Amino acid sequence: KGKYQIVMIRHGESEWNQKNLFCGWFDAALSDKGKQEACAAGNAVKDAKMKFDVAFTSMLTRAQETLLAVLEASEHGEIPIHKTWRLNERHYGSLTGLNKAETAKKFGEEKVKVWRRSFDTPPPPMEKDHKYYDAIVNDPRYCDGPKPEEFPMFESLKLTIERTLPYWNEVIVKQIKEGMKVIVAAHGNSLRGIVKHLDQMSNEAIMGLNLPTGIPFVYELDECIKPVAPMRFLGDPETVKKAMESVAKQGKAK
Ligand code: DG2
Repeated sequence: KGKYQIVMIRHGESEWNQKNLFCGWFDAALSDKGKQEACAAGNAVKDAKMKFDVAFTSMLTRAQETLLAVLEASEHGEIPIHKTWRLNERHYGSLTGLNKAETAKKFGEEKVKVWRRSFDTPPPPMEKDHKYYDAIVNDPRYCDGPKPEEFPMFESLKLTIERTLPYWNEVIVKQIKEGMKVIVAAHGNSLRGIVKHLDQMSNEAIMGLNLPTGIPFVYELDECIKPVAPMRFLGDPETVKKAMESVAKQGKAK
């Protein structure tokens, strides 16, 4: 057991995960299955007798709804919820809205794997005439940030980490060290960035990590916020393994 503990969760399946579309900063809603996953995650938290003092999430509905469902099912009263664009999903640039399998058919599975999982090769930028440009850039939820010059038009995992880690270090770690029990509800790639940092994974090793939707995972941390054990999912190992494999397969041409 570590001195501190933190629980993280990728949101439940979204409507765009279900349709296998690159989502990024598009604000897709949870699918019915995703809502069920979020409730089941809350029940797992309750069964594990975990209680949180503070929660962090992104500006995106799918992560916020997942968090609320987890807190409700695990019988939490009101706790502070901090929302930040720094926990948003990685911005998928011009790929936003495209079907992952069709993109693999068109550009090849290798190219799609590089776009999805390489450390520093970003997707092509989202141009002004992109179907979802306006909905994202002019969304009033971003009036307090990012600043226009920080607003991403595409992001690699490296760029995602560069805007997520300052928040992790300056805000979340600070609360953990104050003894607060923290839950973070975010996204496949913003969480992969945090996991890479915590586990000091190489740029190659992180390529192999696919986080499943809606299954909480726990880190036990020492006083320097170093994990004392590998991440532990609150779920049956076989189910977790299958869910991870199915995320990896979303980039196959079929
Ligand atoms: C997915 C991750 O993000 O996609 O942006 O399409 O966690 O918000 O559903 P999330 C997206 P992959 O990198 O796994 O393709």
